Amino acid sequence: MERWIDLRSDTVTRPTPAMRKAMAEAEVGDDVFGEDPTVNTLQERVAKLLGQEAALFVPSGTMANQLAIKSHTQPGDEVIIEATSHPYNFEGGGSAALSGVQFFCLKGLRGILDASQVEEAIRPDDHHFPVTRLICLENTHNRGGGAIYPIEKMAEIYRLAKSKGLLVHLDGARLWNASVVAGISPHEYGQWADSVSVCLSKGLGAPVGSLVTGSKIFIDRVHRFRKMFGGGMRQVGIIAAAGHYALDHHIERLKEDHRNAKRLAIGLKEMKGVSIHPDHVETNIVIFDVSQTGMTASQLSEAMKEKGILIHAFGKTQVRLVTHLDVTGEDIEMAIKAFKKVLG
Ligand code: TLP
Repeated sequence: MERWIDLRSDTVTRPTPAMRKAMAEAEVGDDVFGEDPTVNTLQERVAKLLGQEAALFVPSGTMANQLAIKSHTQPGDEVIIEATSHPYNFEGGGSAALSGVQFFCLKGLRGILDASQVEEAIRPDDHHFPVTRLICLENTHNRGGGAIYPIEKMAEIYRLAKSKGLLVHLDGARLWNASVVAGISPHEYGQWADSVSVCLSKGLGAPVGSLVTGSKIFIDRVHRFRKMFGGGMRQVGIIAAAGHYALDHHIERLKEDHRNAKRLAIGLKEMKGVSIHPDHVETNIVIFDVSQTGMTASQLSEAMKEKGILIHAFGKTQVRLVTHLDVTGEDIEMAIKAFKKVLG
């Protein structure tokens, strides 16, 4: 195949020539000594963007979440989280293995929880129970189809957390997407969490890199555990430079990905047996069900692959498509045509 149209994830993007140039020209130093100027400015920049005191650059979104959970908790603590969230489902059981915490999972509406649900899950002060310590939220919500957390709901949950002496971590791997759609700055979202993880390697198109933000004391703890987890990197300004470039050039253009996702959803809605709600497509993720098409998700994925289009089978009957920097409006039209042919 000459060129795949890769809709499996927004993690598949390749750095643009201009991004590569910025990487090649980056000023670097040994970041384990805190001497990489490009990393230092990126950390300061992202902390400021999120309205938090400090930030730390880490290799992945998974490490960012795991470090935050580790730094907020003690073994045996309980973490309230949505049942389809990333840390619970897609981080290899890391929180149990690395932090010794257990999750109290709640089912949200496309990943979004209400403060009242969270309140009910908080354990009473009784020695029989684990200690509820942390609440984790995800914005946008991946498995929820890129759903945006309404900021009022985040604020309500945060206020509840504070009234009960609990902490809130926000997995903001795709917070940039939420921000451009809702017209709410990352800074405004950031005020409703004690810590935030953000990714540069999803919609923003950097090859690697995430950051954890929070108070200075918290980030100092995260730093210690980053060393312990083997996440201290050396002349990593080469990668941080891609992050700076992405923040400069790739945020506003996310709107294009969102338009493409909506177009895909509307196209798919016309197809026999496909169950999808285009109204639910708020950002760059499209999830649909194929149980009425006579095909399983992996059969559809195989058939689409033959047409040069890569899609992600999420379980037996669900498919996920993600739009990003490396798919154009034309690619989307081609994908819709291919779906039409395959689904009949
Ligand atoms: N998500 C990946 C897969 O792991 C599912 C994807 O293709 O969407 N938080 C959220 C909300 C995420 O979607 C992801 C990646 C992460 C954290 C982890 O980031 P990485 O892959 O950098 O460890």
